[in-house]
Amino acid sequence: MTTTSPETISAGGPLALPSGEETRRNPLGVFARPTATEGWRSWITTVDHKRIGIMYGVSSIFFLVIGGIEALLIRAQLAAPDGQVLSADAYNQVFTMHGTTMIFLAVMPLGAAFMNYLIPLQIGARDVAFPRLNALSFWVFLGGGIVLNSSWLLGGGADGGWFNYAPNNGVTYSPSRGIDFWNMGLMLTGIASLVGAINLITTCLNMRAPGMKLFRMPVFTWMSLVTQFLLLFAIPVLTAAQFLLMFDRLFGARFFDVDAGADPLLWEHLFWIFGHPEVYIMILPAFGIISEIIPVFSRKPIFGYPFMVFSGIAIGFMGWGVWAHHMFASGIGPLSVAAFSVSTMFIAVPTGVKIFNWLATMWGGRLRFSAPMLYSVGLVTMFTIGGLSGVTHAVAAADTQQTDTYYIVAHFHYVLFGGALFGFIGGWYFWWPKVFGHYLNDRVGKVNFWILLVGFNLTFGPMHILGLQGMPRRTYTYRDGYGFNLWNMVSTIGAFIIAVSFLIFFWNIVRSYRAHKANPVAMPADPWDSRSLEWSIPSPTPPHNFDISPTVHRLDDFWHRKYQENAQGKLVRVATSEEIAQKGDATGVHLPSPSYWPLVISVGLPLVAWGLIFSLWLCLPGGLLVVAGIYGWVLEPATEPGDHHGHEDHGPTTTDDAGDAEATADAPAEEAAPVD
Ligand code: HEM
Ligand SMILES: [Cu+2]
Repeated sequence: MTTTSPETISAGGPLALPSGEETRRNPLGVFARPTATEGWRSWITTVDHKRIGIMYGVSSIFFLVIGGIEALLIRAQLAAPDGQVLSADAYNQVFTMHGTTMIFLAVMPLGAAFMNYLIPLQIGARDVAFPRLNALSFWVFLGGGIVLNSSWLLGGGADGGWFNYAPNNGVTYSPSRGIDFWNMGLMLTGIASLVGAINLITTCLNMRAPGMKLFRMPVFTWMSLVTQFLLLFAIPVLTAAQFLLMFDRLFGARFFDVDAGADPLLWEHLFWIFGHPEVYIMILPAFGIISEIIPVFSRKPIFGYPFMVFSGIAIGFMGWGVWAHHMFASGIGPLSVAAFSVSTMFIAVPTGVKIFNWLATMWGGRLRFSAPMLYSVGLVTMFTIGGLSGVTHAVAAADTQQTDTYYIVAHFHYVLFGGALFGFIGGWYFWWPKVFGHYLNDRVGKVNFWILLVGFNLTFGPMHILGLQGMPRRTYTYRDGYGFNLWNMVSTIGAFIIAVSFLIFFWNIVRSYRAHKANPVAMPADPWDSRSLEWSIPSPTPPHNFDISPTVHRLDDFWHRKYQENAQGKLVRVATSEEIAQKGDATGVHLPSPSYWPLVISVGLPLVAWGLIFSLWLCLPGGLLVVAGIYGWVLEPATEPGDHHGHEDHGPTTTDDAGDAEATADAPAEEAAPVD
């Protein structure tokens, strides 16, 4: 741990970094240590968890748009029988890339965006445990997304479905390069997830403020922690399978080559041992988000906090025992089928516990239906529909009929879109003021919600019917006269309504920003009367997060400082948010300095990936960049001494138990900065 003298922080909005005056050469003498506090340079070298969270958010929305355009192409092709929009081959690429993009480049990193921004704030920390590693995660993720999508420009996308089953994923059946890009791109995003998991697990376990016991962590942080453990164990299974596939495709190794005697079920097992937990990796962060929103907008504590946490943990464990429900039709033996059928039904239990706890939280509450709450209730209802059709797949006999029909497509969109995405959009509306210092327009948000809800149900509701009528998925067209025409047209219209709702959302962002610029109103720290620690600090969040490291005495500590029971046992307000909120002008806090090295490594890795696909020569500069980046990183101290002013007049360290009174004082605190 570096202990250099503290420095003054310029509290200049959410995006300002600690300023440094002197620059020093790093040990390799190649680059001066970056010192920019604004402009693009400050962004590419930042190690601040808040900025990294924002960058995850921006990139995933970018990929969400790409995946959305692919979805619209699919629906345009299927709008009417004998569609002419896409060829069969293009269709295979588009739906494969749509699923892959949505899962790995939109929904997963959206979870990462929230976790990076919020976990340190919710546990009262100044950053994640390893800030430079955090930057590495983001840039490697972005590199992976670019490698995956570069396939569109370099010969076409992957075409074997997002699960790319063997033997279709081998060169015999997919000779184009698409699956190589898929393989390399996802191995990179896998590195990003794995590094991120180690970082965030360490953060949750080691960086909590005094008194923030594990069972005082907000539910969002808990669900994120479970998610990170799932990533930690699931991603390596996928990476291992992809590594073998890489050897198959590039060097003829024949791990999955059925003609050479390989078992096609091997890939399926490996893929779904990753793939099923992956579903919970996508949904648990959204569950966490609405578990923060629903209590605030019901003006009640979350019902059954320990049940919320334990059901999340139970889902995390049980998620490992159900992967073969994706394989009922693949010829695994009847005993396997029966066992996985039963285990799958059991996993509905903790999920049901969560749903009932959200309902119980709302029950008897004084509900406010602002936009964040609408999306949260939207999640509960839409996810419940998806969950119920999920239980019908657990019945193996029913599943053998439903599998590979549009019934499945309906199911997983209710879960992943109606579940995960609705939760994230609710989270955007909820935390936007904290991150950017102004609201998103709530009225537009409500209009937006209803349009999205209608479009969503028009798109995916009819797919249940189409599926039960026998319309197969992953076929690029259907004939007239099969009875599929009407509902396909409805579904396509619905998809374009969803697109409109997203345009409204983006317009809301622009409009709200403009309105704020034209008429800046200071955003209070606690605009929703919330419960968790991030609302006790100014909006937008200052670079050092907390002026004074908070001391926590109970669950929802911040809220209990505002409300206490009186003699009659009734809750009464004892303090305003303003009285409790921190001021955001601390001096004497020092933060890790920015760094180029994560970016250098992350530029090297895609070059290696492209090199393996096209020409091994390209691996050379790529590999050199990676090695140079690692060296530079290792030799670079976490905090640059030259970045600091050596003044001594910093305030007392206040982490003692007098938190309630002290928290309002604007005395600066000297806190140990995170290291990496
Ligand atoms: C505008 C919204 C969306 C529309 C209209 C849409 C439409 C579709 C359609 C029609 C298919 C079936 C393709 C086929 O089997 O031939 C599909 C597949 C898929 N979608 Fe979406 N989708 C949307 C959003 C999402 C989101 C948010 C996710 C989140 C993860 C997602 C994940 C998937 C996956 C995993 C597949 C399977 C791809 C495969 O079989 O390889 N979709 N989507
Ligand atoms: Cu599953």
